[in-house]
Amino acid sequence: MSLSAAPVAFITGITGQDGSYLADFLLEKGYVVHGVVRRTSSLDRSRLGHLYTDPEIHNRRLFLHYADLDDPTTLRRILFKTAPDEVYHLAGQSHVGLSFEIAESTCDLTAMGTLRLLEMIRDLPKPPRLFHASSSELFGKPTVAPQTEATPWQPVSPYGAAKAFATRIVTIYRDAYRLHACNGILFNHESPRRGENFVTRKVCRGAAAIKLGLQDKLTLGNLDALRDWGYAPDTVRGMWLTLQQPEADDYVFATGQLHSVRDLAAQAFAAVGLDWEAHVEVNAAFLRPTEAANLVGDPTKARTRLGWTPSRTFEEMIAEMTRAEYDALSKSK
Ligand code: NAP
Ligand code: F7E
Repeated sequence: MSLSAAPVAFITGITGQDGSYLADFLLEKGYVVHGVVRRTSSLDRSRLGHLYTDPEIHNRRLFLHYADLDDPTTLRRILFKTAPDEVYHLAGQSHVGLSFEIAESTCDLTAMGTLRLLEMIRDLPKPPRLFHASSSELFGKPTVAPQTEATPWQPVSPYGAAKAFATRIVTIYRDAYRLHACNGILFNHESPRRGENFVTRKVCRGAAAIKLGLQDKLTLGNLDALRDWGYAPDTVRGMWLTLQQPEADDYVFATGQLHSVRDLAAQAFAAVGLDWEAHVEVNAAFLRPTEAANLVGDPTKARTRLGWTPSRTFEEMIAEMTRAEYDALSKSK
C-alpha cells in the first residue's frame, strides 16, 4: 500500500501500555500512525523504543507530536494537520487508587479532556471515527454479574466517576452530532508493558526480584480483591475491530473469568518455584477508601458482532509476565 493511500490513525496515550500495543498493531496493518506525547524531563519512552529507533518507521509511518490533554489549542492544531481517519483516545491518569489522591486532575483530564476532544473532532472538515477507552470502573459495585453494555453504572472512585462522564458524553455526541464515536468498556488488561504500580505487574516483578535475591518481601493491599484480568494485546485488537463496524456502538471487552489477588500471587510465585505465602505481607497503605467489587464482564456482544475472543488464559499471561520480569531483572543484576 502506498503511504498516501494508507489509513491514518491518531492515538492519545501512545506511550502507555495500550497505546504502544495499538501502535504496533496499526503499523502492522499498514496505517500511518500519529501519537501524542507529553514533554517530560527524560526522553526515555521505553514502550515505544523498538519503533522509535527503527528508521523505517519513526518519522516515516509513525509520527510523535508534543501536546497534552489540557492543551486544546495544540491538540486541535495537530488534528487539523494530520486529518486522521480514526482517533483512539486512550490518554489519562489511569490509576484508580491514585485518583483518590489527585482527584481534580484525574477528573479534569479524563472527563473534560474527552469532552474537549469531541468538540475538536466535531469541528474537523471530515470528522474521524473515535474510540474512547472506557472502563469497568463505571459499574462500581454492581448487583448483577456478569456486566454487559446495559448494566447500570454506580462508580465508587473519582476515576470511575470521570469515566462515567466521558462515556456518556461520547454517546451524547454520537446521537446529537452523528459522530461515529464508540466506547470500549474495558475490564482490566495486563501485559509485560503494564505500569509497575498496577497489581499484576507489581506481583510478577516482586516474585522475580525475590527469586533473584534482589528483594525480601512483597507488600500488597487487599488480597481478596477479585478482577477480570485479560491480555492487553487482545484488548487493542478489540479497539480496532470496534472502529471497523458500519455503525458506531459500545462494546464490553472482558474474559468473563474472575481471579483474586491471592490467586495472582500464587500463580506468579509458582512460576519462579516459590511459595507466595512465605514472601507476601499486607499493608493497609495499599487499601483504597472505597473499592469496586464484583466486576466481571460479559463479552458476548464483542464475540458475536466483532468476532473478538481472548487469546490467552490468565495463567498463561501471568507466566509470561513473570518470565519477562525475571529476564529483565537478570540482565540488570
Ligand atoms: P497507561 O499505561 O497509564 O497510559 C496512559 C497514557 O495516557 C500514557 O501514554 C500517558 O502519557 C497518557 N497521559 C496521561 N495524562 C496525559 C495528559 N495530561 N496528556 C496527554 N497524555 C496523557 O494506561 P493504559 O493501561 O494504557 O490504559 C489506556 C486507557 O484505557 C486509559 O484511559 C485507561 O484509563 C483505560 N483503561 C485501561 C484499563 C487497563 O486495565 N489497562 C482498563 C480500563 C480502561 P505518559 O506516558 O506521558 O504518562
Ligand atoms: O488493582 C488490588 C486493588 O491497581 C487491582 C486500571 O487499569 O483496571 C485498572 O484498575 C486490584 C484492586 O487495577 C494492591 O485494590 C491489592 O482491587 O491493578 P490495579 P484497578 O484498580 O482494577 C480498571 C478497569 C481501570 O480502568 C484502570 O485504569 O488489586 N490490590 N494490592 C492492589 N492494587 C495495586 N495497584 N497495588 C497493590 O499493592
